[in-house]
Amino acid sequence: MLNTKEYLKKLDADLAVKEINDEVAANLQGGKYALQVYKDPGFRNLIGEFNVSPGKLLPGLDNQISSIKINTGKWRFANDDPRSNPNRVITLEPGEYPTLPFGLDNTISSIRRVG
Ligand SMILES: [Ca+2]
Repeated sequence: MLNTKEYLKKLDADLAVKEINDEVAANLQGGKYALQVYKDPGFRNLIGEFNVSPGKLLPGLDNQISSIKINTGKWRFANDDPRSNPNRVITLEPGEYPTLPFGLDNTISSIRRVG
């Protein structure tokens, strides 16, 4: 019989394994990541796929995104350029966005999963 501390440790380990298994299963089911971003409108030229927040985008992604597919979760997209005032931020629900609204086309510089 495990004591409480050992039990919690085992529970933690089991949860970590479950998370990894869920992720692998999700990726195997049609290779669908939670978020897919494209360089061009209409889902052309896939340039990034994410299940967790990428945060600040690297060159190659920064100021490139023109269409988005959200398969799971809620994601926040921001133009972090300090010269742009006010900074543009939008939170999107699952769905397909073949073009980007609110002046975000080619201006997204960071992405965070918020739900
Ligand atoms: Ca673009």
